[in-house]
Amino acid sequence: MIKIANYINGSLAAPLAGSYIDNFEPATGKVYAQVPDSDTNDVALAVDAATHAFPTWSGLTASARSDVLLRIADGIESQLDEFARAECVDNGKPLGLALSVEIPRAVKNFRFFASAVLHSRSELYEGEGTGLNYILRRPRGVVGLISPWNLPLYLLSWKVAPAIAVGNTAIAKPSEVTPMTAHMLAQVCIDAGLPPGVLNILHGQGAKVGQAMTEHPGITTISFTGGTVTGAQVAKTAAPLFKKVSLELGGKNANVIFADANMNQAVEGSVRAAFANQGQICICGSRIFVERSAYDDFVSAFVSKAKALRVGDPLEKETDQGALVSKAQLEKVSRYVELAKEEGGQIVCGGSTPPTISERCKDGYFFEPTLVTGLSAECRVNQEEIFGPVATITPFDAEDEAVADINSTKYGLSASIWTRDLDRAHRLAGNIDAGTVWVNCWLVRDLRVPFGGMKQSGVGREGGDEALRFFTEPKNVCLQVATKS
Ligand code: TXE
Repeated sequence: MIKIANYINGSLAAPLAGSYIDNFEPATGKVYAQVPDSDTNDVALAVDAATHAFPTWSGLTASARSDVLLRIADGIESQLDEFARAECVDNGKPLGLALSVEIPRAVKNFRFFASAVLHSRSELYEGEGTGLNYILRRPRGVVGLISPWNLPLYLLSWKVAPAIAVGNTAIAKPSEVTPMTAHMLAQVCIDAGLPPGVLNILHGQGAKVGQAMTEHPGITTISFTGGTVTGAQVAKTAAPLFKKVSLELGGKNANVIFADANMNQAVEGSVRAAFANQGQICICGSRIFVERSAYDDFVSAFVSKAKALRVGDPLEKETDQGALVSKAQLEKVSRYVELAKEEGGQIVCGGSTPPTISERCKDGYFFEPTLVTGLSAECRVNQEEIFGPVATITPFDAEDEAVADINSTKYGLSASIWTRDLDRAHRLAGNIDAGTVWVNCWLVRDLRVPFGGMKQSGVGREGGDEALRFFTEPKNVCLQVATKS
């Protein structure tokens, strides 16, 4: 039984109270590790370590900090197979996905911000009689980074890298559901020579450790990715403490296909957008809208591709769809499929747990890729985030009818548009409530662009300069200089 440790002040440490919670392997439904059930005392220890480390770390040159981030990236990359396997076992995602996308992206996150911090720039204004105005951007101090279970190392590194690159020290709280790769990252940081206290990783229940971090007066900033309900709780706690908060929350993302689209590309992209990572990605395209004239052909092509997806043991390389992350998530997804039937939908593929995959996986949390037709735009299944391998599909006639349906939810995270008419794509992208709109593609990511949502999909943006600015405090210095000798 693997016993996971906290990472505080440069060392691996047991939780002070000595209590642990079970960590389940989604593919088998069995406990396979123990996670520290940390509490406020562990948070206090971590804040103390981060506070003491801040002056020296923030006093280093950007290139000195950059070198450490590059060593961390190299450390993860040198253990790519081990990290990918750990992520697959911990989350239930296919090993191939962890190997080809997620762990390489975590490496890229560290390398990107190791470079970005060397090229960050600020502004200078030389006015008429208004002196010389320049803007300093200094690190904010000790920051709290709270990450979810769907893309564990990918999203944890997306926060850690910019936060420490600009000179902050950090306390990270990965999800208690998927702690393993964060635990492995700690050892990489030790081996990379990250100074003690710069990064501290605390494991445990969100309502205990995450809440204590958000409340702690020594933590100036909170970067959160997770559900909208929890995001609201974080915001409520942080607001009276005047903490800077960024929230990356849920989504109910639209995927719009016009009859003039490259259909093979649109079907391929739509199946991927609906079911990648078992549909457990905040930007998954779970509401599909197809122009009526192309609807029947699209549905049959989509269904045959969805049925061809191999639901299996995530450790096997031919598996396309692994297990959902937890029993609770499987039950949530199953409930939404039952609700879809009650709301008048037809299940045209999937809709239940698959036949037993293997002896090893007989108690795992598996669900078939599912497509529902015949639902109204305003029904609960089309309004609420399911966060599983369930998509709905609806025909539309007029573009403005589609936009009204697309914008009818409380979310505004991302969307995809498939059409050869780029005027129409540009017009539609401007009218859709979303922080990111992909045209003739999905999940194509340039790390320099702002990433995040509007409405109840979040507050603020991550990525590129947005991340560097979130984790720093701007200060305008106005210098009255003699204009004449
Ligand atoms: O997320 P939570 P969960 C959605 C998805 C999912 C739902 C809940 O619909 O079903 O959110 O998932 C920590 N103060 N997304 O329960 O609870 C928690 O320990 C501070 C979308 O996993 O939001 C974990 O580390 N922190 C999302 C992190 O918050 C708290 C990805 C996220 O947990 C806390 C994941 C508190 N009071 C789920 N309570 C996305 N946008 O990608 C919990 N946490």
